[in-house]
Amino acid sequence: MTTQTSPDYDAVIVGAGFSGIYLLHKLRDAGFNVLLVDAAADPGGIWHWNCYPGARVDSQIPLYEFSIPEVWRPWTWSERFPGWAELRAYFLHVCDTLNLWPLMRMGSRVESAGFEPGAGLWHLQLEGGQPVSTRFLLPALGFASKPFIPDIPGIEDFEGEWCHTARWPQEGIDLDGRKVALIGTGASGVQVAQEAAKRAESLTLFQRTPILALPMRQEPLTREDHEREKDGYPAYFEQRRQTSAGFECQSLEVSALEVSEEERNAHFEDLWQRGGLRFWYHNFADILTNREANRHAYDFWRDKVRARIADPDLAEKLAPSEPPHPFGTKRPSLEQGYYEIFAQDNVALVDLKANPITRVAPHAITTEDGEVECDFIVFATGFDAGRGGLIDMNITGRGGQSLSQAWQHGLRAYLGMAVSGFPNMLFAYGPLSPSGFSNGPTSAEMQGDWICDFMVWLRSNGFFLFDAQPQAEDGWTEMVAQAGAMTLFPEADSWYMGANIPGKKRQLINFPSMSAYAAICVQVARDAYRGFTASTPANKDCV
Ligand code: NA7
Repeated sequence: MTTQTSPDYDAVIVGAGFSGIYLLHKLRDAGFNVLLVDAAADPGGIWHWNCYPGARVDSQIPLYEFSIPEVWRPWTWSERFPGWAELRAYFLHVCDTLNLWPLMRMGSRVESAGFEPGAGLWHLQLEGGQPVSTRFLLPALGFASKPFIPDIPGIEDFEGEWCHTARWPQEGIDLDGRKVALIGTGASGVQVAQEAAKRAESLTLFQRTPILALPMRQEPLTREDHEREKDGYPAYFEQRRQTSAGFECQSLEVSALEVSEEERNAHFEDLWQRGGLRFWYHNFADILTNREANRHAYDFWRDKVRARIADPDLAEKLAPSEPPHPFGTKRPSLEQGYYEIFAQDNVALVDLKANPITRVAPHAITTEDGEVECDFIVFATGFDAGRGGLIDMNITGRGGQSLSQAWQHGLRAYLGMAVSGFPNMLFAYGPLSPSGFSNGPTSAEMQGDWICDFMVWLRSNGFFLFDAQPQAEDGWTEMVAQAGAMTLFPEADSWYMGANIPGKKRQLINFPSMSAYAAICVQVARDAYRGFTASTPANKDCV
């Protein structure tokens, strides 16, 4: 690695989703020489990669957009929960409006990033391109950039097509008349299933754990709807910053056990009718911390769902009498008629707990009970959340240590943004931050503002080198574990717990409150960025 006198950029951001785009806008306006790179051809982050039929966001408008007035004022959505194509168009609008294109290099995958200690610089190797050097490296990859595909014997012999939902071909796949096998029933599996059921000759869902899905209650939006609502946007955006998960409201202060059964059920019913994720984030105070309170929520959910399924065997598989895990400790998905598709002749459900997959054959998936014929296999099997994309960037810090070595015994990060031994690097929406528990745009803006303020502070103090102190990283990592232990999340084998990836350490990978997190970050800044060391590099010529 060569020493150079000054870097090409003050900061390189990796990722053109909400976090990366917001950082680019903020840092450019703060006078930094900044570049954004992304492997995808277009901005949008997960909305570039997740273009399977039915892919749509599960946070309603205007929760799921930037609070930047010049961006929201002229923009009109067509639905309360927009789909991937409209979200992609929104990102084009954002980049046009904020004039970000000159600072963006799309179609550029980072193959590796290495830190040069003497100069305090990062050197990036972009796929098929020239090396790029930067003072600060800001990965903003989102929590779901590395798809997980289970190792199923025989897949190499399969003679049909197969893909992961997050690697759906950009040109699309015609599902008409196909024999579709869909493995996984998380948020992505539910959305694919609802579309495939309309078009496929046959659709077989392979379910390991039933999803506890909530009614979306989609609604069309017109320009008039927007004009009526937009007066309230500034207050709405301010409000979402104050809540525990970056939504427009948060859990009640009252316990589910302190109210009468009638009051409890009335609140459940109200949330149910209003739809979206509210049954998850606007429920009683102790739904996610107390088993008894949680059981009330589960029982309400189960009875609502079972009322929609005529076949008792099917009802027991999709909405079991006993909860498969505490309600809400796996991310609930939003559904639009999901439970009704199973009444169709072309749709079948395989319960993998009773009837596991043994292998893939050339034209079928083989289970212990027999063969399910298929010509298209969809893996809706989730992600190596939090760490997968970062590890794939081949990041090496001080002493040539790789991020995967640093995390071999589990994820560690100070404030969910910095890893000791990887100086001048901060990630947005990273592990041990509230990312997976919070509304994306709220989190992107909160962390983006904080990162920008930190970089301005470094610049104004003449510091060109920072690192997280090991004890601060230890303290943060332990605090996330302790915060998690006060909840029911450890009771589920979820991606929140790292439990979906073979060999991954079981630990809560996200800090469970965005508002508490934001308050801590503000205090860290007030304390002159406590927990970080800040200095000039040994090789001052490079400053
Ligand atoms: P998720 O939510 O991680 O769902 C993955 C699904 O795949 C889930 O039903 C898993 O079952 C299933 N899965 C994973 N591995 C296997 C194997 N080996 N065999 C069978 N089934 C398997 O991913 P999504 O893409 O749906 O959603 C990700 C996030 O995006 C979501 O949380 C929202 O925030 C948006 P399991 O439950 O582990 O038994």
